[in-house]
Amino acid sequence: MFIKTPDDTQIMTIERHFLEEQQIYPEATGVLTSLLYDIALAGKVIASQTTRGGLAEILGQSGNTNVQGEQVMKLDELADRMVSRLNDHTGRLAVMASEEQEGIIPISPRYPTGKYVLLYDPLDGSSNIDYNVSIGTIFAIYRRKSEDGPGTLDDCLQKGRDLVASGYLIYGASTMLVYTSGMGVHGFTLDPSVGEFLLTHPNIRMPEKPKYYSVNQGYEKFWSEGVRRFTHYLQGDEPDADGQYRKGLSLRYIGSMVADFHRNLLGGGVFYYPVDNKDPRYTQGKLRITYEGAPLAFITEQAGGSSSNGKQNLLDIQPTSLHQRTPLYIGNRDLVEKAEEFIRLYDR
Ligand code: P6P
Repeated sequence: MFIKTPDDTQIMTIERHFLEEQQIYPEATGVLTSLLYDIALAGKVIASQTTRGGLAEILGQSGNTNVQGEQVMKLDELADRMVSRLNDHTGRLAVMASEEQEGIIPISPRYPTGKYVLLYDPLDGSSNIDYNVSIGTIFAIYRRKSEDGPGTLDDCLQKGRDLVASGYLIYGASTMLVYTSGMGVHGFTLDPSVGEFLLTHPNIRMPEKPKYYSVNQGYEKFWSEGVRRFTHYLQGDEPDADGQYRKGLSLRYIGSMVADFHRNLLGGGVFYYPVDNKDPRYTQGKLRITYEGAPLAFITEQAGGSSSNGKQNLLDIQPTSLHQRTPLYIGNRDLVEKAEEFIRLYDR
């Protein structure tokens, strides 16, 4: 139900949207609604810092490195702290895990534990911070599997199929929050003048007709034959198994996955980060299944798209470690299936 403003404009705030979705589930207790709201709040605070980066002298390296061996930017640390501190005492979570922290983030015994598990990438694409490129926060929410007491690593290692909700914030020309709780994908834009996320993209559906492909083609020589041929198929100069060519797509690659993903979700296309033999760290791909691949795969599937690691749907992967990497193909369903076809044909 929209709120009418004095000049009769209809607006829907994110809080009201969460509450209306909650009413669809009679057994809902409101805990998930409150957790989603806490994430939106963390996003507002992070947005206030990312848009002031240059002014607040919080750009640049923090001097620390994270579990990935990557230089941690000050904004990374702030974002990580913001999400964990806003959620570590609310009694809604049994355990958390972050891209920035090696192990699970337990809930202090000073606070009650709850029934949900939160995994998040606090600031994906942060290597672009100094270049004023859009970056994002990705989150994944599961129900705990353990009965009670402190949450466990096992609670954090669930298949994407078991996601209760997932989404991302994108800090760009505007700040948006895009999420799904299994009832479609909805996008909200932050109105900084009132500090509210307002519903601007209800029921997002990925366009049937793709426009873009997004991959770092600079690494082409490190790819397998199947991935190279798939890429040339997307460019319109390689036939598929039936000898069919397609009209070439436009290459759009920002190097910030949330931004690349968001453009394809709204504009239509496929994003992929294949195995590349350039870097020994990435022989299983660069992106992580738990707090990057699976949450975005849930969004994609809810918006009519699909995802794969080249062989199976990302949502069916059972992670065995928190920071497990995966090859990732995500977006337009037909194109993801084509990627699997080329890999099946040429990468035995
Ligand atoms: P490359 C950013 O560092 C990130 O994790 C993703 O956001 C992005 O899609 C990818 O790495 C870019 O990697 O190797 O193309 O610079």
